[in-house]
Amino acid sequence: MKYNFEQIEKKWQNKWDENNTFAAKNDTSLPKYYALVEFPYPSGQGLHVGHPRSYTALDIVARKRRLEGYNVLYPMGWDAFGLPTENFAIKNHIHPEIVTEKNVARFKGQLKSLGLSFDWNREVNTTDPSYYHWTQWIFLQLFKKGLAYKKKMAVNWCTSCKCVLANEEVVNGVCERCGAEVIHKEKSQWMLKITEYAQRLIDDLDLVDYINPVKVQQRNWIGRSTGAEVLFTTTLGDELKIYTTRPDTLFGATYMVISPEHPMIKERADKIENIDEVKAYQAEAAKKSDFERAEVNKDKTGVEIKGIRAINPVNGADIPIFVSDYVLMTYGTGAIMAVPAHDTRDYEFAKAFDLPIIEVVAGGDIEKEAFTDCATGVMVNSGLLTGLSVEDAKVKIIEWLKENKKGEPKVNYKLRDWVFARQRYWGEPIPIVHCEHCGAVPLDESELPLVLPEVDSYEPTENGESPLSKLDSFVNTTCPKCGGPAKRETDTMPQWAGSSWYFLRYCDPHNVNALAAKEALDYWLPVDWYNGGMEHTTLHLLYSRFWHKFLYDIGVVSCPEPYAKRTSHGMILGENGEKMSKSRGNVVNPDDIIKEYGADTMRLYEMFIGDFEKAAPWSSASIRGCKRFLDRVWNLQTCVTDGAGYRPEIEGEMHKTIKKVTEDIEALKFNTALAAMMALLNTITATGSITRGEFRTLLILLNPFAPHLTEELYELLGYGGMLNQQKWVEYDESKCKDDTVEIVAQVNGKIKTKLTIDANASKDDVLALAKEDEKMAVAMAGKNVVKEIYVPGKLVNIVVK
Ligand code: ANZ
Ligand code: ZN
Repeated sequence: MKYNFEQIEKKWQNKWDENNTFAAKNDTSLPKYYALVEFPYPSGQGLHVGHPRSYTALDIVARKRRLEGYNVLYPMGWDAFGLPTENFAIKNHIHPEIVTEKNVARFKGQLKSLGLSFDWNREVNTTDPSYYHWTQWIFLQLFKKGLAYKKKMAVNWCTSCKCVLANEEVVNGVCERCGAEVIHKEKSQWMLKITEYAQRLIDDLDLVDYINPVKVQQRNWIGRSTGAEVLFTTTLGDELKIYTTRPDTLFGATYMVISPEHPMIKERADKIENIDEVKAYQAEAAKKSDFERAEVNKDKTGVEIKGIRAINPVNGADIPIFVSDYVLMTYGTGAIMAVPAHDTRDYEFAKAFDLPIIEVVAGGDIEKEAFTDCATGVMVNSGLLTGLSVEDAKVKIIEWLKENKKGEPKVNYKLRDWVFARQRYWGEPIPIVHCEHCGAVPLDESELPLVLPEVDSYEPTENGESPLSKLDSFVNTTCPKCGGPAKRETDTMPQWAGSSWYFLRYCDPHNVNALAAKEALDYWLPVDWYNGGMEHTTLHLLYSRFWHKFLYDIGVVSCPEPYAKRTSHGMILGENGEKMSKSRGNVVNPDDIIKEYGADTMRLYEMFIGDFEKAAPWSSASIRGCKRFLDRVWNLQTCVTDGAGYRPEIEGEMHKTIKKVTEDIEALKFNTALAAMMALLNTITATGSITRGEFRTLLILLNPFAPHLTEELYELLGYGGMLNQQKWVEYDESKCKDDTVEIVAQVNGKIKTKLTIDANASKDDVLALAKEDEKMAVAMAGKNVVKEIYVPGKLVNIVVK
């Protein structure tokens, strides 16, 4: 009988659907397991072969957990707000809602054709008003706690998308999405105070099991820095505060630098003799992104402020003040003391402007020193600090600063507050009303959801306002507080809003009274295993941890962290190791693979492609190998013999394979689990037959990987019931010991070869085997054996003369 995957796969997909096989039960008496993958953005391109890598991996985990007796929640949904849909809608004059609906239908069909065991009863869609009702509700809670606020600020402005971008969406100075130039623009923006959670977002990484690179990236992104704020004064008598991580180097400060946006420039413009030159420099700096400005290797530019100098509080030295764009207004105090002897950027600036360099940490070669941070060493030229170690000097100078009211210790974070607004149509409306008397007033919760209104055009306006601003019937409203005339907020929420809490909605997706019932949240949370892309580490993963912590603080959820475990898959690349992209024309369409080889082969292949966490190039030859493996499993049905157990000659390998597959799945080693099953198949095939007991075990082990084929064979062989209702197979540890070992064989202490021997072989047997070996025989030829040594399990040495 031919392996008709097309027919088999359709049959089982329908059966699973009809029987609601993968529905998670709301039965809190059962042990639960919550497996989660990042829900896709339903783009017009359809599913990418990268999606199934993550989805299949956790599908394997979910299926295995069900066989292990868990009540499993493995949900799927759509992160459907966002720019590409909106841009497509504008270009083709179709409502984004219709575009979304089409794309979702396509994605869903593709996911179903892969046999993924999602609980489709719990499907969510972030653009559904019954969903964003609760996104808006969370926003209102944040607003009420002072964590959502409006602020006029310089924002990243994409010149092509005509919209504000978060720092995270600006990559190397260009828009992450469209690649166009990003400039700075002043705008009043909704912001979320994620910075208030910075320390907890670092500390609580200790509570979770995330792969190390994720923890490291999050810590670096939050960027905790410890140092001191030091009060310098100016020759005008003003205070000028700086932030430094190296207060120990205060005696080495030879000049000061303030950011081009520093308020002192405006406040003291009349005292700055070269104010025109300074203003021209400010204008130049405004064109650059923070990223460009912070670049270590860029040329150092700047202007000295004429007419005002700074006074160092520790020694009274008066030093020049420069304006330079390498100092950012968005970090610390926007002003630094420059210590060119021990800081790379200060050093380069000092060289460029011919400024003095004073060494304060002994080391010798200043040129070299500036390129290391000299965090160890002995202080020199440093008054009360001279002779101390750097560590002691830090403590002592901070004491001195505190006593003399010239400064204090300070912790800073690189993390910035989250710009929580877009001037676009296709997003969640922000439920706020602006009243001349009452200011920003939240909508009453009973008014939610505030539904996105129909508009004639989704194009952003030329002045960068949202298309909603042109819709008078939406904009004009009454103030919920005073009843007077008021205007609605017309900005919408950013792409990351809906995905910041979607895992909560899956717990109870149809609830109309709350984002989810408390019992459901308490039962299912935290997510036991969350897999997703590394590129989401500092965006989605951090944002959702922040929202979750906030919801924890207001009593909505009971655990401080949303995800107990986080792993990440490598990208799938083109055949030659290049990125898959439409422009390169090397995109593989999963539909084509499924059509030609079947979903089970596709799943197997994506798990076999290489180490799960590493990027892997696509290989058509390797797909065919996976298909052949499944063909051979299929053909085993022709040589099945009676017998519920394992035959003695393969019993050991059966147990070892069960153990390997069981453990490898947990360790994300899907490829080696498959390799073990392939090896087992070879052993079995060599015997010419397979017992019913052996076959059953093989089917259960392979089921999470190739669910359709294994269900079909299970049914054909009449084991009774459906395979997905069975128990995972067990192994006997005592039967997993290796029965052969490799030992070293020597002549006169020199290694000649390696021998594979039975682990229980006697000394005589091993010696006999050694003497038969060709290489050993050559080395011993014509000589007499004087001694024979055998170290069990390790080596045999024959001494000859
Ligand atoms: C003097 C000094 C001496 C510094 C030395 C470093 C080494 P992190 O670790 O990133 O927090 N700095 C402070 N505010 C800045 C701003 N707004 N823009 C650019 N640079 C700024 O680094 C803090 C250090 O970066 C501070 O410590 C300051 O330079 C600089 F041997 O002060 B340091
Ligand atoms: Zn009012």
